[in-house]
Amino acid sequence: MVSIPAKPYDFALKPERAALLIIDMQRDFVEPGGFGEALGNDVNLLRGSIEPLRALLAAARQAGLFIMHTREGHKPDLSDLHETKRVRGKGKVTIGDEGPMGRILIIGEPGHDIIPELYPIAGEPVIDKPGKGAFYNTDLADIVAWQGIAQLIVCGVTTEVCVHTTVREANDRGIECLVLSDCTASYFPEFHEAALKMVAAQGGIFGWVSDSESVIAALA
Ligand code: TIU
Repeated sequence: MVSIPAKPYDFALKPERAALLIIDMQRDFVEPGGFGEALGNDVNLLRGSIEPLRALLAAARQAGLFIMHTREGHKPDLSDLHETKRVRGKGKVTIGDEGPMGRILIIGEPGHDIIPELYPIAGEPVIDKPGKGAFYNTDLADIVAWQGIAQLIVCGVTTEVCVHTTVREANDRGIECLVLSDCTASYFPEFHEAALKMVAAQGGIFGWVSDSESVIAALA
């Protein structure tokens, strides 16, 4: 057991029962011309999370931590995309349309893939998910059970959307979540701050909040 400084109180990390979960660090969210920009967002607001996450990922690999990545996206035939998500936002381009990085948010297209800085290596499962949460319609729950995972260090984008949805459900499933403030990001800095506060409020209602430096020190 390793104690990590966190809010609302120290997180008791059990490295052999823990995994790093990196949510949706895809070109579609952090590079121009993808899904994030199609929704009217400035993708530069997410890019500050890349460098801390790169350092954390290297430390987690060095420490032998189990690592998983997720990608939000849909099948090329759109059979897993419900109409309510397809038309949401009423933007000029939407999921499945052609963009500069291929069809937006479609599995197999360049924009859908994970950014080169954080690219998965062999032994790190990549979980494709059609929704915001990483449990809905995926095999994450099975992987967590098979690996005996009881704790998740959660990073990625965006804090108040896919990170929050995943952390809330993980908490309901009895998994302790440590969310890292500098390895998550939002298109709305005020939502990022509020989302982190929500996790740690009320005695840690959904989990704990810490940062990459504290976790890297604990893994060393
Ligand atoms: N739009 C937004 O903030 N997020 C998403 O649509 N997906 C994720 O958070 N990955």
